[in-house]
Amino acid sequence: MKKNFYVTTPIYYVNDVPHIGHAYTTIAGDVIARFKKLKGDQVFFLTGTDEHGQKIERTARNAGEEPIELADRVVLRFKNLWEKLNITNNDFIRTTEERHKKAVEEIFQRIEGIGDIYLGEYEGWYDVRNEAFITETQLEEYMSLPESTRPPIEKVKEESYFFRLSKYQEPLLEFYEKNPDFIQPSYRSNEVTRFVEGGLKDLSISRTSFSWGIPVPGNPKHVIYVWFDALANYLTAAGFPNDMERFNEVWPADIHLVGKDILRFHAVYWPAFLMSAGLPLPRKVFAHGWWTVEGEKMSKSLGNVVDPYKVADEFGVDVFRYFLLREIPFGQDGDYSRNAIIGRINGELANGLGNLVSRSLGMIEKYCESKIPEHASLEPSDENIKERAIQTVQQVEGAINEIAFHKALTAIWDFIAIVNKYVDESAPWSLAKTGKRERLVTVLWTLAESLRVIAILIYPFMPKSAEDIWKKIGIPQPLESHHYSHAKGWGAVKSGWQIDKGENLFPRYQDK
Ligand code: ME8
Repeated sequence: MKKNFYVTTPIYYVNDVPHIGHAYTTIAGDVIARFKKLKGDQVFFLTGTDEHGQKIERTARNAGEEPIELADRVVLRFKNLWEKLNITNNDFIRTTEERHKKAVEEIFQRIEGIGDIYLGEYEGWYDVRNEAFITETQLEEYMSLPESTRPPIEKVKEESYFFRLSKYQEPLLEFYEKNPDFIQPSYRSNEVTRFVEGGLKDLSISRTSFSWGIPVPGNPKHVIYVWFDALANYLTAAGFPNDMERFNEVWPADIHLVGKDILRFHAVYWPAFLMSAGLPLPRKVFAHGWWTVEGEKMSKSLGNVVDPYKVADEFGVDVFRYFLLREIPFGQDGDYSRNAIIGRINGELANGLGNLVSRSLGMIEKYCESKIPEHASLEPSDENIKERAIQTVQQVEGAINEIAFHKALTAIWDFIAIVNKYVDESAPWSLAKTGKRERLVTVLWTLAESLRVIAILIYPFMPKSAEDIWKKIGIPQPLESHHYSHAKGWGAVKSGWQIDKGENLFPRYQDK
């Protein structure tokens, strides 16, 4: 039976204009989803939009429209982006959907039912941009930030429902201890543990000073705090509470991918809500790092927000996907710049992979009438390529399972370099000249076989390029119908397949 695998990205604030930070989390999710599908798992990959809360209500009012009108108008910015970037999400959840309202009400009532919600008064600060309550300890931290980088905060005093978060301090610490891989990377896990050890205060989970949200069941003067509402999206999409049969198959999530800025919500509040509601906890929360642009924080006021539509149009979707996951180890912060992208295109993509594909197929075209040849007996140099290919397949699998995308890509490109070197050393053009036909066809066959393996390996990262290579080699069935393990089965390319060299995959980029 197929194993279920549930991967999520955050649901993005619907009024945000998508930037590379959003694209980053979603592309990472897509790599995992595509990889797991190739491995034969039944994948459920979720993304969507977060549509309630004070920030969206204000933006809508300022534009003279109803919040739902705003949401309906702008949600396509995200939906269309995912289509453009070749994202294979199975569902797109909007928190304004009826199915979600039901799920939020249900989980609120379950938590209330066991006595973990009480009515009180919240007096303190609120950060509208991040929809976050600021505690006294955080206030100090916050005031120490340079003024230009501080989101504006407002004093709030209102009746509020509270969640007994304090009750879950010990259970959470115990859970982290028993599940050391729950929060990753491990340095983030330490940060979260220290935060929880520092003491947890009960959390305000409703607001009364605005109305754009899901009303508290039985007390519609209150709307449910937007983070309580948003986190529950992961349950809604899995079928909670309408289709518990499906829910029990899909839940718990195998991995929540998030940015480091929202790790606390996912690794502290979210498991506490679930513990209280008596539901299983997600298996892993992975927090990635933060992108700056040409060394600066990306912000609307600086006018340096990088538009993923434009990057994809200028450089190509696969180049963008490759760049984001290759440039920085997943988990750490990194910097985006045009020069860095161009460097990767001209180096690893044009000279590395692009060159290998075009020279290999060019020679099959020239010396074998565009047909994959039959090989003769393999020599040590050919066997070496086979062994390195099998090793690479294993390394890539290990790296993706560790969520270390850059390691996977490095391993693939090391293999590409080895194969390029093999071409130089075996010099098929000299073999042709000197009439060593058996050697020539064996080298060319080995190259075609290497390209097949490379196509499978790059598929989760660069699906379009992988399929292009696949078609160029003339493999009859679509790549997606293959299993990842086929990458290890050396010897699958068949003599007689018609190749089609076509255009260069990655032409060198010349900046105007
Ligand atoms: O936080 N670099 O949504 P959001 C890397 N609605 N990642 C970045 C980034 C940057 N410069 N800027 C943003 C929310 N991100 C909530 C989530 S989930 C139940 C609710 C990432 O639209 C950020 O880290 O503000 C986060 O993972 C994602 O974009 C969502 O941003």
